[in-house]
Amino acid sequence: MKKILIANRGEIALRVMRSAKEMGIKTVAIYSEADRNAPFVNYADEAVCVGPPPSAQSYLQGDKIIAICKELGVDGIHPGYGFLSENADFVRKVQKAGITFIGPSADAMDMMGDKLSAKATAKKYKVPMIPGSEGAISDLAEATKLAKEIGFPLLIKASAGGGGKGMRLVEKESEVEEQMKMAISEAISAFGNGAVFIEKYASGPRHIEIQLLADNHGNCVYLFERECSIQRRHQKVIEEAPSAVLTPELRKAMGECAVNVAKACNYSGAGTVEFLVDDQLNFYFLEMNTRLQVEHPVSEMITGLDLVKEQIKVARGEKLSFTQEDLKINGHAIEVRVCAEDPTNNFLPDIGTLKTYRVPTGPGVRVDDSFTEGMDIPIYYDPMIAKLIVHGKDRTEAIEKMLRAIQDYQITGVETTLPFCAFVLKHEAFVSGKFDTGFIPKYFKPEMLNKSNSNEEEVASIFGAFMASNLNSKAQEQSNSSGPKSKWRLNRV
Ligand code: MV4
Repeated sequence: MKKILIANRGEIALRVMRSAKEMGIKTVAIYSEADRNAPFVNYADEAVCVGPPPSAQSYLQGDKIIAICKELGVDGIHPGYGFLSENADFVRKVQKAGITFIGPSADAMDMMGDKLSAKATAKKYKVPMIPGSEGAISDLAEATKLAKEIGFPLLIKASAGGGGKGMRLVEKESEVEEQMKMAISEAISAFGNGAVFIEKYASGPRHIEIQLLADNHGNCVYLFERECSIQRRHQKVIEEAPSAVLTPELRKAMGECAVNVAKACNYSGAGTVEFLVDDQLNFYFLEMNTRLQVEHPVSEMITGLDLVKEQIKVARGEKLSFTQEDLKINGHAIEVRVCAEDPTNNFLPDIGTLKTYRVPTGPGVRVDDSFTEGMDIPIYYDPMIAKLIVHGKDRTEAIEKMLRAIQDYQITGVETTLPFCAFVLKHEAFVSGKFDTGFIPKYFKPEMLNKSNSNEEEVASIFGAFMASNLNSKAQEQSNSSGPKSKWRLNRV
């Protein structure tokens, strides 16, 4: 593989290109008109504009992307996450054009993309499942009968859904028929597939996922787990590896189950099996994600592997160069998603210009981004600015390092989720490891953010206190009119 095209944008495009470059592989960026000046475009060896800002007219233009590959002599496509990354039809077209898709086969994607077939596949390998309907259910009377057997509350899930899309909670028997009708019609309009199934609702679970890596020679290993329970409306906010609650035995059991799911669909490349873990530490298969995930860096930090390089090597037909026994967990890693959202205003996207943008540095601190100071955050895409990842010798050190890195992160011009992340990292429930997917609704209220976690305001407040205790009101007046307060200014006073 000599030249790859990255069918994505932003931080993941840049992150993939860096690994390709280290492997001596040339890179091609595609970009929309909104991303013309983004670092990932500049970083690539070649870059082609694919269309106007909306994703449907640019990053989702599969045929156009394949045509660009042919024109430029590209021999591999890396899809990143989102966009075309889990589109089996795109994979088939890529392969038909004689280009290598850096990811699993279209068949594995189809099998896992449909949640019912994923469950049926996993079940053959005795992977634990949450009690529920065996297959699709459409008959309303049958649904009510089954619901009574399973017990309430329960969830109706769309087979073509996933990641929390197309789920409905049913609290009691009288709601079953109504919710079933709505779930089916919603599934038809959202996914073009009305198949739904029922599951008992596991309340207060943890969301723990296993990272896998498989080659095309029948080898598959697990790169341990990621704890992803800190979520808001099915959007992960903070991820860590390893989980604070898994024992070595449970880790091995979950890892081996995940490997079995991968083997059942003849998986190759990097993939993730999601589990729910209850308060008794029972675990249940949820779904498999057939792509590299946003939060993959925490697994890289604790294993020392570069997952993108491994993906490329597998796509080139190489065998995995290590076995399960070679893999060990080294230290602890945490990732926070830095989003242009206002946590004091219901996490509303706060797009605008990055007036100040300075990233934290130092040992064990990694920032995956594709922004520079002065850039606008486009309204057309996900509001994630960056991923901030830290690695420490243990969980305590990783939390301390993350809090320091958050303080050192200087962003002005837009509100971000950084102060909210600091709130979570300092919370007793997070520090003790006793939390589940209910953390945010249970513990967070917008009033709890005094914004003192934002660096600029922290300096300003220290400065204010200093002025109040030491100086007369005239000096204070001067300081108020002297523009942004830097530490240098603070030291000089
Ligand atoms: C569940 C569940 C509880 N019980 N299924 C959410 C995303 C998708 N991967 C499946 N998900 C869930 N499925 C049953 N039977 C809980 C989740 C879930 C969740 C639910 C509410 C709030 C946050 C959540 C985070 C992860 C998973």
